[in-house]
Amino acid sequence: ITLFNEPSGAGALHPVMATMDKIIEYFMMQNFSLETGPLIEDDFHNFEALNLPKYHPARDMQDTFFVERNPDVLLRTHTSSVQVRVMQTTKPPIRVICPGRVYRNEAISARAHCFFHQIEGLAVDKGLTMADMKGTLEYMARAMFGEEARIRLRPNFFPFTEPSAELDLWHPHAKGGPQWIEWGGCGMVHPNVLRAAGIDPNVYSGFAFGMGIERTHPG
Ligand code: 2NM
Repeated sequence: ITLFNEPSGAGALHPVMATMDKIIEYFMMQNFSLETGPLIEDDFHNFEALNLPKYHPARDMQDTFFVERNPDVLLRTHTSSVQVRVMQTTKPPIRVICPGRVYRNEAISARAHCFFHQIEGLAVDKGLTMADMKGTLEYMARAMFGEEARIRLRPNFFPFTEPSAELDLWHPHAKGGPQWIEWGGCGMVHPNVLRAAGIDPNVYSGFAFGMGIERTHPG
């Protein structure tokens, strides 16, 4: 039984991890740092600090998995909770990406699961605007999917950003042919969010974005 076992060479990275690695590699090259955090979160980091006050509908049992019936202990619904910690502990400029698994208590279908993977990005500095955000996302889309890739922003609402937008990706090499993919969301970090993390919104501004990894390979 001590005989050396020749590796079979079979198997490969899961497509979710391969996609995540590629996006991480791009942002590392752009001088973003990488942070991870706990899957089991508390109310402050997942909700309160992100301008989701008590009784906000997104906190509802239908969306959030609570642990042990304790409303202060839950499975994170986004990796923004990690970025709250980064803002609490880092003096701007901040450039960080937070990849990882998140959980939502939703009906399972071919397009939705009760857990999935995200990469969220955050930049905080003096004078950052939506133009910086748009450029960051457009360059990333082209690096990931080729020169023909495009992004499209559509007005939306998130409690943690203002203004907020949906982030669509024109994927030139998608399985079913070139198409728009609802990829994620983005926006300018809400002053309440900066303030809750101890950053003065009169001095600093920030943009944030999040993409669903599973949405990157439709079909
Ligand atoms: C998204 C969409 C829009 C976001 C906001 C933040 C923070 F921490 F700065 F408030 N992090 N990520 C954000 C904003 C994430 O994902 C769909």
